[in-house]
Amino acid sequence: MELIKELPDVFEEFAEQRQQSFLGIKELKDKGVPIVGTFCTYFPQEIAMAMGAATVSLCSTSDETIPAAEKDLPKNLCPLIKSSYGFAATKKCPFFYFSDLVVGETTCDGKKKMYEYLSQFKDVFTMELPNRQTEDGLQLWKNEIIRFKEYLEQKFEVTITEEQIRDAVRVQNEGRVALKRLYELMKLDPAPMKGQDLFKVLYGSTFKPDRSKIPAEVNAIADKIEKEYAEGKMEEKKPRILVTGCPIGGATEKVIKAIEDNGGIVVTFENCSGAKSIDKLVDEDTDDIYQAIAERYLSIGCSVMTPNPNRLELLGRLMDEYQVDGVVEMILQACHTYNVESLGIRRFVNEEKGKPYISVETDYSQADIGQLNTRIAAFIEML
Ligand code: BJ8
Repeated sequence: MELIKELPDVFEEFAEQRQQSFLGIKELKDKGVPIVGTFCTYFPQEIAMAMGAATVSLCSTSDETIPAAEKDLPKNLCPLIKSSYGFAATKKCPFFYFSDLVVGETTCDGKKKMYEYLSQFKDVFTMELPNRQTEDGLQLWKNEIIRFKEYLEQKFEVTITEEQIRDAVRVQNEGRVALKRLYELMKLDPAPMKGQDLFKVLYGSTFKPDRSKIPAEVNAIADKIEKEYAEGKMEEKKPRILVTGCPIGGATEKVIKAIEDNGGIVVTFENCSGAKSIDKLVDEDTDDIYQAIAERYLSIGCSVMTPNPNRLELLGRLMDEYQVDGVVEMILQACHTYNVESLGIRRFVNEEKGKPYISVETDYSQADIGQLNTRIAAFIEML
């Protein structure tokens, strides 16, 4: 059995995606392509894509601009919110700088209040996301999706046809199928790649303004990995870890690294950096495309929903399918919804699935890496 010693270049290319897209976004802007900045997995990308807009993720993942953000926002606020606001306020994020419009959703309290300040120096459209996945909630969300479409038509003086929306749905679904094919390779035991490498592709893909390029690029990586696995290239057998909790990316990749530096391998990501944002397709075979989009997005199991059964459904399914030995939850400091929900997640993992669980609370600094290593090493040791 030959072990993979070095990162294949394909992963590195995706790791550089964010920086590469900085240049690409300026070119798109110069060509007159509308740029729509987004913050959340609930954002129905297909509506903006239908009018030919490029969508880019604005969630910021470094502590560089947090001191600037703390001039306006409280210190004890989630670092994702402070960092995002800080990059916007200091104009250090090219994605934000070039965005013609920023779309937010009424998810957690911190985010929705931050959007109020953001709207003082940028066009912000805030979609009202219901907190419940009920029939009434679905109707509200569908209405919001249509309201967003009408807003875009008015702002950009375009007409968005149903056919264009259906085309965008097809492109997005193809991307989801390709990304899912790649991450499902981690069902293999031993795993075919490190979780850190898989993550580079998952995270990098969120910064691709041209979503239609995702399937070919990601399928090429999956083909390569499948071929190499058949030839005997694979990781060593290690305790298989599922990562859940708040979105990971940038500074918080330290958690994935701590798991893999201390003897584990991350075989699946349940959070918004992974399956939560990819798992379900929009139904293309429908007479009411707005209803299908609303159903797909509202079904996302984020802790801002109450109750939040869909998170447990996905978590349980992933634990079984990926033969998970333990669950690590990453919670950002001051994220109340994930923090409160962690008790329910612990009980579900321990009692219903009979597996060990650990939660780690962290921020965007690197100050706690020693402590993370110690706690995670002890957790993996007992698996
Ligand atoms: S669908 S996880 S991207 S809301 S970590 S800002 S919840 S205080 S990011 Fe999220 Fe959409 Fe949910 Fe996903 Fe608030 Fe918590 Fe901060 Fe968060």
